[in-house]
Amino acid sequence: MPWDEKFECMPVEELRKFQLEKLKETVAWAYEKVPFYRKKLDEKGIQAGDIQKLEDVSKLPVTVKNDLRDNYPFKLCAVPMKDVVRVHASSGTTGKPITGPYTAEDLDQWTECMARNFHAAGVRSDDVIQNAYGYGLFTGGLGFHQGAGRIGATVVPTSSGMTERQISLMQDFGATVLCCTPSYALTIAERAEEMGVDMHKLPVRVGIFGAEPWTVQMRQEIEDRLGIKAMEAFGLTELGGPGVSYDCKEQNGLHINEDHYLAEVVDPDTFEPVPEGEKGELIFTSLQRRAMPMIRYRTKDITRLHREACPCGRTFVRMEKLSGRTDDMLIISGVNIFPSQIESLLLDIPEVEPQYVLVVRKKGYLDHLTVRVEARREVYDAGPEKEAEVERKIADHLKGHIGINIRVRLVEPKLIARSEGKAKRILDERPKE
Ligand code: DLL
Repeated sequence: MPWDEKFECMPVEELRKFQLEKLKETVAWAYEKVPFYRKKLDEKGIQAGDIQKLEDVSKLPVTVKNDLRDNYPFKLCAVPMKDVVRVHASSGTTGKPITGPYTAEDLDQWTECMARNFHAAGVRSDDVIQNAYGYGLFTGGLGFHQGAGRIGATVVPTSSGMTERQISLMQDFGATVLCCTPSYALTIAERAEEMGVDMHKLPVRVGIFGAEPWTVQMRQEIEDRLGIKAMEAFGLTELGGPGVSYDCKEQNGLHINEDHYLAEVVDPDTFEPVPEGEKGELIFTSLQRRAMPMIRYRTKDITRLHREACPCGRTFVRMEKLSGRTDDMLIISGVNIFPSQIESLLLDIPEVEPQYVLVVRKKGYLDHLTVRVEARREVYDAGPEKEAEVERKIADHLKGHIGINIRVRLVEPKLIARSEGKAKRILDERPKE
């Protein structure tokens, strides 16, 4: 039985009616409260009253990440700050983050969505959940924390990092559930092997992983190495964080919380809906969020939707595991990184030229990033010691702003191929699947 049978198993016709009503409310709310949306809706000559059926959502204007950047920090906020009880954030395409404000009601709904995620993964009130998603501005830590609290389980809020301590705490506190990014799950597995800890002997039996791409093969590897069932969570800051969709015991696609999010899959060039079941870009409209309603948000994530009934009984549509993105966003150690963001940080460093490439490689199942940047002539000529010093300086600067360790390699001036059109900033050396 799901956590919230009424919604999770609602007959499809009833669900569509509910969505239509909420869609109209959201559009009216956004129009009334957010000048950005009012302008866009007026430009398209459409208002809430023009929405007669769910498919009319395609008449609404789309919203993109840059709209959030241009309205930084709170110009898309539909409520006065006194009604905002929390703000989360994630990396944007430049130095400024994307903000996600919540009212108390938004937080409560988010918590419910996360409770559904936990429950679908088979987690119950007698579980001990080690939450190794980063706590802080990132939505992973507190999102999972709240959901775990709602189902009444014991939460161990370790946050990410300090891997050896994670493993000792799992042993000491007897965690039965592990929540973190899939890449971190593998780091834990690797470290445990080095420490001589047999994870198969610990009580941990299920993990809920997400926030970055991972393949079915990687899921299998995590399951084998940690001796657990690896379940999934999906979401994004712009829509309130994780809790947008989650998989059930069938592990055959992620159920979208359709009472909260209206999903479309479109052709990324034309924005026309793709035929049922075909791949395209995922677009979401929030249906109940108050602080930051989102109309047709382009996620840039690529997937397809399955509407056939799921044996688990949930009627919510399923999205297939993501198969890529339509933009150049990289996700390294669970952190979203845009080449433009690295570029603006490199430009702060006087010892290098603004000529760089981001080399992405795969080590095992993990993506690793190396920034190759050209040294200025006098730095290069000063020799290896100077080079190492500048590399450290850049790595510290990147860490200070992005939060993760990124390898930096200075190269000789003029070594990086000059662009003859669109600069190719990413050298993707990951094997193609
Ligand atoms: O990653 C929210 C989250 C936290 C999801 C914890 C799941 C677990 P952002 O940092 O805004 O939010 O990044 C959102 O991450 O557009 C996808 O490209 C990617 N992503 C999130 N979940 C998955 C997943 C959080 N399960 C961006 N599989 C999204 C693949 C994912 N990619």
